[in-house]
Amino acid sequence: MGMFSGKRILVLGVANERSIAWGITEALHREGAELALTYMNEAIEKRVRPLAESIQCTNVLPCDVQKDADLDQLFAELESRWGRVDGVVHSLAFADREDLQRPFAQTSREGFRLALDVSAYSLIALAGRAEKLMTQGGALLTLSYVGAQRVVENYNIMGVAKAALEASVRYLAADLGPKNIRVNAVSAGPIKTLAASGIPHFKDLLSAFAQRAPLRRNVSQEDVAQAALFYLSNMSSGITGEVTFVDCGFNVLGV
Ligand code: NAD
Ligand code: 0WE
Repeated sequence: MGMFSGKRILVLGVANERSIAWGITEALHREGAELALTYMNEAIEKRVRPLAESIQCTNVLPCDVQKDADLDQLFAELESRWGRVDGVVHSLAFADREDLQRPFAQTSREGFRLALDVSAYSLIALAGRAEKLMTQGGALLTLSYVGAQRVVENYNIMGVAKAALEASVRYLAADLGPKNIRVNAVSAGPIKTLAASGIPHFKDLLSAFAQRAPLRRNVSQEDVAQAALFYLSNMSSGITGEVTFVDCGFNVLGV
């Protein structure tokens, strides 16, 4: 009997086997969770279906978080398949590539809107819908980055979006706490994923990180998955509204 047997968990943000969301999904599967995965478009669907099959997951559903109709359809489907949801993993973000390269002061109104809609509002949109299906309490978990709290070169509008995301974690925790729904975030160190590919000099960022972090290594998908299991399970029953660094200690460093 795994720690999650009988638990029904929705995971958004699997794009391929490197995705942080996939590491969390595998860990949840090992612990006996019943899972649902989503994909944002057909290109991602082609990647996600075989991954879902590899863990005998038959709940693979479309959801572009920019579309209210997709979100409504997703939760209608979960209600009819499951009737209840115990956990939601929100592991997605998006900003226009240009906005991660231009000077921050050149961020456009549309760039701001896009980054905050996909990367921050989507958590609120999910929470409001999941709440209705979390009839026995539940847990929401999202992924953040230190760029929410401090300036990281080129992270730019994503830093502002993650700051909004982390504040939303606190407001959602206060709103949903009376229903025993907990809301937390893991702030992960840099990991080579699809979202990190195409970030100029990401390799250098990774090697500098491993040289300086107290644990003298990079963060793995598994490191994040362990913390995710903690926040999605009863092990964290008294914790809500928290943002926890899973970054090999990098954030404690001064210069
Ligand atoms: P990833 O590319 O594997 O995952 C990002 C996901 O976002 C993809 O599955 C993509 O399909 C999804 N997505 C983008 N726009 C969407 C939309 N409109 N609707 C639905 N889904 C959409 O990369 P990842 O690194 O695993 O990122 C997952 C989360 O982890 C993100 O929130 C990211 O900010 C965060 N994070 C990543 C790192 C890192 O270094 N990789 C570090 C800290 C935090
Ligand atoms: O949250 C992220 C990445 C999020 C992201 C990545 C992309 C690349 C492709 C959002 N939108 C896009 N849009 C694209 O078109 N991370 C925490 C990884 C990351 O991104 C950085 C980092 C780190 C770490 C960007 C600059 C500096 C460091």
